[in-house]
Amino acid sequence: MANQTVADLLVETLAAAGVERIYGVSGDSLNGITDSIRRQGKIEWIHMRHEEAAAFAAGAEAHLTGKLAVCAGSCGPGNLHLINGLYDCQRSRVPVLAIAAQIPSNEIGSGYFQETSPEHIFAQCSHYCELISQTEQMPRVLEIAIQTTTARSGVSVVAIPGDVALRDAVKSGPRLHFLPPKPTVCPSDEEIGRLAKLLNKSQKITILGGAGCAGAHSELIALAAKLNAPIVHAMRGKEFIEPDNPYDVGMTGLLGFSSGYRAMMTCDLLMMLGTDFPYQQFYPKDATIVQIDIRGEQLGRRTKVDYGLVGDTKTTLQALLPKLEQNTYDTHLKSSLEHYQKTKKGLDELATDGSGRLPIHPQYVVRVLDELAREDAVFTCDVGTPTIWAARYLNMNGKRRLLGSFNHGSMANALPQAIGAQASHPGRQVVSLSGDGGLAMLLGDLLSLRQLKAPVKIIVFKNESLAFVELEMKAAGIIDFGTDLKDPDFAKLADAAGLLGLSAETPGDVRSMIAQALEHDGPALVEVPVSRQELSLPPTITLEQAKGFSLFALKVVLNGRADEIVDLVNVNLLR
Ligand SMILES: Cc1cc2nc3c(=O)[nH]c(=O)nc-3n(C[C@H](O)[C@H](O)[C@H](O)COP(=O)(O)OP(=O)(O)OC[C@H]3O[C@@H](n4cnc5c(N)ncnc54)[C@H](O)[C@@H]3O)c2cc1C
Ligand SMILES: Cc1ncc(C[n+]2csc(CCOP(=O)(O)OP(=O)(O)O)c2C)c(N)n1
Ligand SMILES: [Mg+2]
Repeated sequence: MANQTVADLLVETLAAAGVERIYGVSGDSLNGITDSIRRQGKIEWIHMRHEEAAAFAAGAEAHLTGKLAVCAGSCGPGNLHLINGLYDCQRSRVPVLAIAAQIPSNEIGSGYFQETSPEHIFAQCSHYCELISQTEQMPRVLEIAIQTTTARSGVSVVAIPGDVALRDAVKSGPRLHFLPPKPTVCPSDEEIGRLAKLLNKSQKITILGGAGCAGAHSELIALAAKLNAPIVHAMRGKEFIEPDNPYDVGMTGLLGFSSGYRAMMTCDLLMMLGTDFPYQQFYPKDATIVQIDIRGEQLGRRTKVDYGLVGDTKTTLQALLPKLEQNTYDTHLKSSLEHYQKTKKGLDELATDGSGRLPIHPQYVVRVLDELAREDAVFTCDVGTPTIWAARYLNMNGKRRLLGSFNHGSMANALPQAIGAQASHPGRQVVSLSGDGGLAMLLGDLLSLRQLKAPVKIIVFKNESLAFVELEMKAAGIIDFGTDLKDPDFAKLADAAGLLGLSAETPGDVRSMIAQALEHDGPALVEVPVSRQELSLPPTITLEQAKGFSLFALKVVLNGRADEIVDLVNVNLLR
């Protein structure tokens, strides 16, 4: 029997760590590893068309499962392509390991064909990034990478020259045999006591929750009940906080609900739970602020904080709840909830079919999708206006999931994330809310859907522009420039790529076509021409932003583009 190679040991160690698939693009320096994958037959090779998409796909798998996911790229350009997706994984804190193949070891440092230095390139988007140059380093370096990835929930990169991977292994089998540790992290009794005292004497309390509230839903609701506190969420907390929540007053931020903004700004005490909501201007200036986060380094990062505690949300609330008295002041909660109902009604009124008239409102498209999608659908949304519509019109119910590039903010995330979601959850309905710019940016992986037999459904918001950027330009008083898109017929393109391709022409087509796509037994794409100037105004418009809008108006008139102003007015005021 042939000796075990370093590549064999690498693949065996990954399989022992529970890895079921690796997303990547093959290449000579990776050949040893892909050949071991083929021979061992334990790990599936997910053949992507672009390594960036592979990293996004692995990130989506890790987000949904909470477990290690893996991507790989060949030497030089192959693994360089991973980088933007890996940044996204690192910033979303999902456990992803990247295998970066390297040029032959005897050529390193000579400026050889395809030579790059992955240890340097990936240092900034990973917690651990090492080159395996000696056979003796395996499996220890790989296991340290896996441990670091899962313990710190982020990216690790292992670079390995193709020739080293093909050498005989000197060790055998994985060394680590324990289950992933699951410690409970709780502030000290003294800290919990002090926090309870503070909360017991406060009245107008608002909770801002984020992704760190995952798994703590019942404790969160019990807390809000005790404190009579409205719950605002940050975007990544939507999946976990919105479902079945009588205290929900929506999201805050530029894309948020004005009710979320108001509940934050009018409280006397803000309790931040597992959130890194980034926008400083949306935090109250005068309220007392408590922040609880599992990572101490997060405390006070986004706003001034008066009480900072390190703890896991669930464990901390379990310790805190028995010490809380019932807050009897309920005016703040009631008025926040009322305001939320009003805000929601206002937004719902924008999500109509416009009595069948064109242009189609993107809000309507997402409202229909929300109605038709399965109870446990997985949605991904592109950075751009699809993020706005997803935040406002997709309802989370505890089974549905929502993924985006929320922390890194990269375009073109939705399709590759949908591929990772579908590959790791074959029975689930997976829907990508794609921008026409975003889809085009990583269009190559549209071709992966047929090859991978991945029945992903894509809704393309065809506004013929980089609409989100136009909005930013308007708000800043800059004339939109460099934002036009001359789109292809995406439905025909999808058809040519082996998908069901549908093209909505009127609002009347939207429901039937989305339904047809969702029911289709295979990948499908529905392109919907949506209005380009569908303003998604911030919940409170500052003087500066208001100035921006009027400045825009003035400039476009001066530039002879009055037609666009009419468009803006029609869409937003006259319906
Ligand atoms: C175009 C665009 C526009 C956007 N506009 C908005 C907007 O208007 N409003 C908005 O909210 N977001 C918006 N976002 C998203 C925004 O950038 C952030 O990604 C988001 O606000 C962060 O959400 P979060 O705090 O829930 O998650 P994260 O940033 O992931 O923070 C989670 C925090 O929880 C902590 N944590 C994790 N686990 C635990 C645990 N078990 N116990 C305790 N703590 C834990 C982590 O350490 C971290 O500090 C936008 C994004 C894009 C791309
Ligand atoms: C990789 C990358 N490039 C550029 C940007 C800046 N940007 C943010 S949103 C956006 C427009 C997205 O256009 P599209 O996908 O068509 O969505 P729309 O806003 O038009 O609905 C751009 C260019 C970015 N976030 N990421
Ligand atoms: Mg667009």
